[in-house]
Parts: sequence; C-alpha cells; structure tokens
Amino acid sequence: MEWKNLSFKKDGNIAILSINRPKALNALNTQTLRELDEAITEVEKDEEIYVLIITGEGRSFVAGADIGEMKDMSSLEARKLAHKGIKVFRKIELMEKPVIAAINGFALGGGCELAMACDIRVASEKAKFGQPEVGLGITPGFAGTQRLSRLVGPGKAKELIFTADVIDANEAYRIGLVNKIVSMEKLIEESINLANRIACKGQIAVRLAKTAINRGMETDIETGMSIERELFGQCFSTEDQKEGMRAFLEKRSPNYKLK
Ligand code: CO8
Repeated sequence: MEWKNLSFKKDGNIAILSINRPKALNALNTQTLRELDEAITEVEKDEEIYVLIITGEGRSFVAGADIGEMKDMSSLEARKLAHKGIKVFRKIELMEKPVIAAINGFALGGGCELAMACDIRVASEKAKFGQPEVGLGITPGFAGTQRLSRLVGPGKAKELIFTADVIDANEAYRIGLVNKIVSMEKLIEESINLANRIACKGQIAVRLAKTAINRGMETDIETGMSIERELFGQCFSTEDQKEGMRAFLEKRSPNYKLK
C-alpha cells in the first residue's frame, strides 16, 4: 500500500498506520483524509490483520485539520470537509477490528478527534491534547463535541472546548481521555504488546465485543443488554468458541481460526 501522506507496516497480525506529513505536524488535509479512508478499507479487507495501530510520524500525532486549507472555505465547503472527516473517523470506530491510537505528540483538534475514534489510546509522555478550535473561531467539526463529552463527561468536555486549553498526557490520563502513558521510546513497542495481547484471543469474540460496546453506548441499557445477548449467542455458532473452551478444559493454549 503506497500513499503520499501515510506510511503503512504490517508485522504478523498487527498493522501500523502512520500519518506522515511531519512538516505540517501531520495536519489532516483533504488528501490525507482520503488516503486514511482508503487505508482503512484496505485494513478492513486484509484478513491477516487483527489489530490496527494508528500513530504519527515525527513530533506530532495530528495537529488538527489543515488550517491553511480551511481558511478561505465557504460554509458549504466546510460542511463537506467536516462530513468527510466524520465519515472516515466513524469508519474507524465501526470497523470490526480493534484500533489502538499510539499518540506520540500533538493530538489537537482533528487529531484529538482521530484518537477518540480509536478504541484504545496509548499516549507517550510527550503527547498533548486539546480541542483548540474556538481559538480559531470555529467549533470542533470531526465529532469532538460528541466523543469528548462521552469519554470524559460533558462538564470536562465543555471546559476543554470552551477554553481551548491544551493538556499534557498526565492530565489526559487523569480525566480518562487516554488508557495509559508510556515513554516516547517505548510507545510503539508497548502499543504492539497491547495489540498482541488482543491478537492472541478469539478474534470473532473480540470483534463482537467491540460491536456490543459501541452499539450499547449509543442506546439505552435494556437495548444494549439485548444486543449483548444476541452477540453472545452468535459466539456459540463459531468453531472458535468450541476451541476456546476445549483448550481450557484440556489445559492447553487455544488455536483460534477465526471461524
Ligand atoms: N494546519 C496546518 N498547518 C499546521 C497545523 C494545522 N492544524 N498545525 C501545525 N501546522 C504547521 C505550521 O503552520 C508550521 O508550518 P510552517 O513550518 O510551514 O510554518 C508547521 O506545522 C510547524 O508548526 P509550528 O511552527 O506552529 O510548530 P510549534 O512547535 O511552534 O507549535 C503547535 C506546534 C502548538 C501544534 C502549533 O503548530 C499549533 O497550534 N497548531 C495548530 C493546532 C490547532 O489549532 N489545531 C486545530 C485545527 S482546527 C481542527 O482541527 C478542526 C477539525 C474539524 C474540521 C472540520 C472541517 C471543516
């Protein structure tokens, strides 16, 4: 897979996708969003990939949408770009395979929104987070108002969005925006370790669990519980469920086949 603003690596069942536009601190322009969309489609199709890691090249994860590209946009053009970003990030959120954001540096505006569309966030101690849009005279536009409120609660989300404050990794961890903090040197290694801990489990179950959590978070708890019950039942029509339970009883490691 070849792109201008992305780099891609595959190692066993783990894929690493890096936003690679470091001169602009990996700001998301239309082309980068298009490439990200294509790359996600490829990752979805590739049966060897179990877990995707998204990170950024250089000192930034993603410093937001491209301000140069946005500055003279009409209202219609801005809506179209927002739609594009929302669609790509939603695709990441809804893809069956788990996605880890390995946040190396600035995750601002669209960058924070990209990280929040991933399932799990691992931050380097150098990472910085914020929704600085109101400082530019705009609101967040890639679903930051929605995902930040759901992740850290509406009060904290409003504080961060209204003030445009940029917070460090410790504060992001304290408010529940990231799952853990690691050193910059260990960021990719630790993210791969985490990905491998997921990749050795039954992938049908991992994917159904992701669906159950996502769909459950977007509905009431009764509906969420009935979604879980359905997906739980589905597991029992898979060979992996038989293998997982047989392996436990035979005191050996399971050999999952994604069937
Ligand atoms: N867009 C375009 N270029 C950028 C961006 C960006 N978001 N961020 C940094 N760059 C560029 C700079 O212009 C600079 O380019 P050049 O070398 O050509 O001058 C280069 O990257 C390096 O940046 P700095 O010199 O500013 O580096 P510093 O270390 O001094 O500062 C910061 C780093 C603090 C990250 C600073 O660059 C910054 O504040 N960047 C902007 C952060 C921001 O406001 N992000 C939010 C953007 S708005 C957004 O994301 C909305 C999402 C929804 C959009 C909906 C579609 C319409």
